Amino acid sequence: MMAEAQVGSRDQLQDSEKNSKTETTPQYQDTDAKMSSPTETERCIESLIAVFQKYAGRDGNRNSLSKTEFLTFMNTELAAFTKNQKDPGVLDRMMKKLDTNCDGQLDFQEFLNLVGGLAVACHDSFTRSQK
Ligand SMILES: [Ca+2]
Repeated sequence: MMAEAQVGSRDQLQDSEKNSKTETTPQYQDTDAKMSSPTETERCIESLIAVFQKYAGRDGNRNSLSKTEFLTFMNTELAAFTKNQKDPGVLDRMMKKLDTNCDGQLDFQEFLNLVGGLAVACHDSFTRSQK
């Protein structure tokens, strides 16, 4: 949630520059110059937020993925992973496991657990293949 707030406030920061203290204006300009070209990490965070919002916004609550939205996300964005699963119940079980507060929806934190888990799995297989 913090990352979302920081990333989202980038444009607001520039808009509210006139309101900031005059003696710190040069520092604000430096900061803005850096912020106008986000780092790769910042771009990754923005991408995660954008992709979450894209699928979460399809029906109902815009801040969470329903089961249908989750399946659409998995079959679209992670089709290579999904197609490789021989067990047809794997996505159902993933949804249940990720939905830690059991409300039938994946909020952004729960979505990040999915992305984080997949990233760890990819990293593990990558480091194994380097040995
Ligand atoms: Ca949930």
